[in-house]
Amino acid sequence: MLRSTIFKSSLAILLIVVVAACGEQKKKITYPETDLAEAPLIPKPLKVVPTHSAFGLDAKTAIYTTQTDPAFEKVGVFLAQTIKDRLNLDLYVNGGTDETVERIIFINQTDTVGSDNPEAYQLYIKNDSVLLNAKTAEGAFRGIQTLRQLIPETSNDTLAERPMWLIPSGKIIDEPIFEYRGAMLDVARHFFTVDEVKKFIDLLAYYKYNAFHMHLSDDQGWRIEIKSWPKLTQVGGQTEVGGGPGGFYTQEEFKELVDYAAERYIQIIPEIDMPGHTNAASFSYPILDGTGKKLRAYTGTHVGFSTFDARKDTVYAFVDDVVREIAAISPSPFFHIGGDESHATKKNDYIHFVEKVEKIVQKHGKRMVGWNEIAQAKIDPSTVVHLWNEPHHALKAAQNGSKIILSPAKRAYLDMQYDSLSKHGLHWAAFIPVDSAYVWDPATYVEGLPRESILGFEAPLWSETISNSAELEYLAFPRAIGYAELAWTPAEQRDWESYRKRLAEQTPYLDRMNVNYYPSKLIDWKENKYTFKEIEKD
Ligand code: TNX
Repeated sequence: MLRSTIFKSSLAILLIVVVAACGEQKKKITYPETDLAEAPLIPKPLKVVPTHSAFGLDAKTAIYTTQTDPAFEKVGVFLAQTIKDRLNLDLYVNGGTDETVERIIFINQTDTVGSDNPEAYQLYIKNDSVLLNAKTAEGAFRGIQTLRQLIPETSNDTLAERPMWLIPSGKIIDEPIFEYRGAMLDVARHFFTVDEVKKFIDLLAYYKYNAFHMHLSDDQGWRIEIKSWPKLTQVGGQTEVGGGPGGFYTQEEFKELVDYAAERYIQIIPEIDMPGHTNAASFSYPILDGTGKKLRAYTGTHVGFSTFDARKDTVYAFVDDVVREIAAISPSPFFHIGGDESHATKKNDYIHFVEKVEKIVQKHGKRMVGWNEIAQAKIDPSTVVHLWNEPHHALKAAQNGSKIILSPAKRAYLDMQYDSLSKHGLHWAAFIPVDSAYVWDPATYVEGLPRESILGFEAPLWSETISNSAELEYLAFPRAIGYAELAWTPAEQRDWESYRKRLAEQTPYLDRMNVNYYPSKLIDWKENKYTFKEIEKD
């Protein structure tokens, strides 16, 4: 049995066994010329060296993984599942026999990938083997996204007795520039179901995002069950912009999302926006309110009118309960407290609130994140400042040792319209067409912000104007694909002309995933181009 060989042998022996087993088969195949450097990979890898031949993915391919770390086998199973879903091939993962296996994809744990970056990976693609090296299962997971993107749309059926999908051969050495590569979804202005959120996470994973920030509360709705304050969802969860039914996630459902994202090596960062943007919470529990005005459910889109009472002990008891319950089901090291546009909070109260809440977040074992306004308070250097509109706040926080997440609204906001004809979206910050979303550099956007202070990049999607997957996808795609490249690929290697060609070739994937992307006229959308000529059998 091949299986027993694998348990005992090193990769070298394994490769010899497999290659020997298919030596005869190998002679019969003349692979067409390919060019790995032309493959429409997004984000573009750090280094690609083509060898102009191919690996033939077919029913006699098996996936093997390092078995000392079960997470590597899981990555193998994930790859097998995507191949099954797409090509209807059932590939063994750490199984199979000499008769059933002719070539292998080996997902290998090794400490020698030549980089300290935990997401680094190397791919060596040859005629009969694909070797994916990574130090961590996370790196391996990023690597299999590259492999998925390399599988062409059509098989070359003249090469073997069975369909064979040709993956161009060569070497890829890759790692991201930013450790935090996120997207945000506002599920408060409009609620999105668990399945809608999962679909978005799937798309983000394919483009190597590793963070998904959920804006879970705002004036128009409270979206996560808090067992010690049940009215938050019984009352505050029942509204949304425009008067729709709203909705919320039970803690079980939130955990389901956390696990789903974690299987894709994406962390979910929960956000409870406070002390402003809190009408839904105060309407549910009027004791929290600091406006003194008559409270009613809010389904409009104005901001800045609500606030907690920052001088009330009950408010901090409430925040403690909320942070404790969410922290207990949220493995991310971060907890986002919002803190934006608190126009109804007095400045002193705002500062007092942020400083007290930071202690609560830390008590529950998390690092606080807040929108850039929080830098007005005396925050701990471990706290992360999320830049959206006022760079001077980010600069001040960075001087004090804080790390910065970059989401400048003029360039990075997924809810901005593409142009004045866009069906959905706002334009208070800018119109952001597909090229303007791509042609800039987050790392140098804030003058004077040192590179070491940047934790990463995030593209927020606010949902005042969208309420389902189709509308979400219209705003998020294709721009989120370009943002994935801004956060992964070094600036020197980014190029609009190259990107727009590669983006054009995402059509088959986006269509297969039933993504309602905005068909920007700046892109010559292609179908079924990424494939290789059929050649005669000899
Ligand atoms: C500003 S960005 C907001 C949100 C809105 C968004 C709409 C930020 C921290 N606050 O409350 O939804 O603009 O684009």
